[in-house]
Amino acid sequence: MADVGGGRAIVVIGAGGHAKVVIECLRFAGWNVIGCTDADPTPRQCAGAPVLGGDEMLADLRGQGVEHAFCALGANRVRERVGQMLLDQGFALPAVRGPGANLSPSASIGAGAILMPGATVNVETRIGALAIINSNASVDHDGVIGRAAHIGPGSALAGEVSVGDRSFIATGSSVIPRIRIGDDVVVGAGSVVIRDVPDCVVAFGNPARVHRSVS
Ligand code: JB2
Repeated sequence: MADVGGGRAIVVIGAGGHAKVVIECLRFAGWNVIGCTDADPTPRQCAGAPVLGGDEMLADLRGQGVEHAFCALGANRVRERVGQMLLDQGFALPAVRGPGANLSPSASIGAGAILMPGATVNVETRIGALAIINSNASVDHDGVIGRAAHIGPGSALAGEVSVGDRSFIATGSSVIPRIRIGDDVVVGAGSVVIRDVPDCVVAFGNPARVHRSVS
């Protein structure tokens, strides 16, 4: 049985690279990480937290009184699906702010979303549920980041940029003001986005161009 005593107990879904960083952010924010579930249930540690088993354990953990969970899966569609499954099971999904992350008091951050270390979210920006604002990424004023979107490490979004649901802006990309990026988009690493991007495409380069559609 997991040790659910002491502090605010939380279970983490996933035990990969993303989960390692998430676990440190959760501890920084005062959570008691009781362990992880993973598709590979082999007993091991993830950032010092035990892998407890597969997701079939979650119902038992909920029954033992664990009220909170965090979905730490980097794949946007999977994170959205598993996040919904956690809500259906009655878990609460906290929004988390890692060390050195800056969140404007007028900005909002949805359930199960995370600001990774050093991320900045400025005035009146809205971060959707289950979104990732990764390390040192910045979202300037009046931005709208969709559900289960991911703004990659070091990316910089200027003011009034919107990013759709499940879209991924990869590492070190830049987006000029007032650009609209659709749902289910991938913007390749290091891109410079100076025109709107439609739904369901891969775009990259400087300036970023659409290269193909995704289903
Ligand atoms: O449905 C699932 C499931 N699907 C995959 N439930 C649970 N509980 N676990 C699942 N997994 C597990 O997620 C895999 O077995 C694996 O252990 C883990 C994914 O690990 P990986 O290191 O491949 O990816 P990640 O999602 O942790 O991190 C990616 O995304 C991050 C944002 C990487 O690209 C990182 O570099 C990136 N920073």
